[in-house]
Amino acid sequence: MALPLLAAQAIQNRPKVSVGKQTTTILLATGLGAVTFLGIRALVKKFKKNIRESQALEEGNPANYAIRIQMAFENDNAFGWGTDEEALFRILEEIPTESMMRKVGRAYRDLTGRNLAADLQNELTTQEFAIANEIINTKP
Ligand SMILES: [Ca+2]
Repeated sequence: MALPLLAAQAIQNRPKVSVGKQTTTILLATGLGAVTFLGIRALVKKFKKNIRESQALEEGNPANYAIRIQMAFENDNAFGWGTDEEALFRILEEIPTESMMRKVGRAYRDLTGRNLAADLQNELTTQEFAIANEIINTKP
């Protein structure tokens, strides 16, 4: 259906709303920059995780301790909670030195994206957390 002449003219003559070319460029560049940054960060994270996972099978490797700790945390029951505290304490005991304990913390972060100390606190009761800390803090 043809528009009345006046309406057609009004549509043709309406002021064009346009974003300045420069603004568009800046918006695009910022967007791309953020996407690139996030993309690279995700790649680096994945890369670190892959390395840790390949190391996790080596006994005595920080990644091996870290993945076993993670498994003890994830020993969840049907209700979605639960942690194998005994296994956890055993693994913590096995970690020989304070320096190795720090490496395990870094491996845990690379593998899970989470903080080991925070997860210990979340997964354990106050009393268990105190025991875990005792084990960790008495390492040579
Ligand atoms: Ca758990």
